[in-house]
Amino acid sequence: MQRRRFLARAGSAATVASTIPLSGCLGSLGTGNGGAGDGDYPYDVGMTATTFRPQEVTIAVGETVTWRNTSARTHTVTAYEDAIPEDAEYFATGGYDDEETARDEWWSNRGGALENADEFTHTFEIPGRYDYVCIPHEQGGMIGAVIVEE
Ligand SMILES: [Cu+2]
Repeated sequence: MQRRRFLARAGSAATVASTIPLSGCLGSLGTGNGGAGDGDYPYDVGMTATTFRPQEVTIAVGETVTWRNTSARTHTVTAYEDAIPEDAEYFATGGYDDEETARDEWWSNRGGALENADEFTHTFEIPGRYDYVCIPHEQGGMIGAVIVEE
């Protein structure tokens, strides 16, 4: 289990949906951290009370990652604006265009909240490393990364 920060930068499909039948589109998810991504789940990254599982996934350019809140707690998926490829599109639950807005919205009215069973997807078009965080559990180390390979 790695606890480093990753560059998370997602494409544009910052939508929270409850029915996204994506499955197995991610090339090499499931890095041994346990949890989602090995093809047996209809999502790529699940969530425990305080962690993303797996914490890091690797995909190919153009692929989509589906996060699903598999816990009873409320989380967010919020890209670190300074930890995504330079030309990459920002992503965050709630569809916010930048990290500051995502944080403000969360702390003011829980904007971007992913409740149990909620899903969020993002398609990655630019190779590189994308680090992201769950805002309410940032201090607890709830961070993750998506590695996008050419
Ligand atoms: Cu969280």
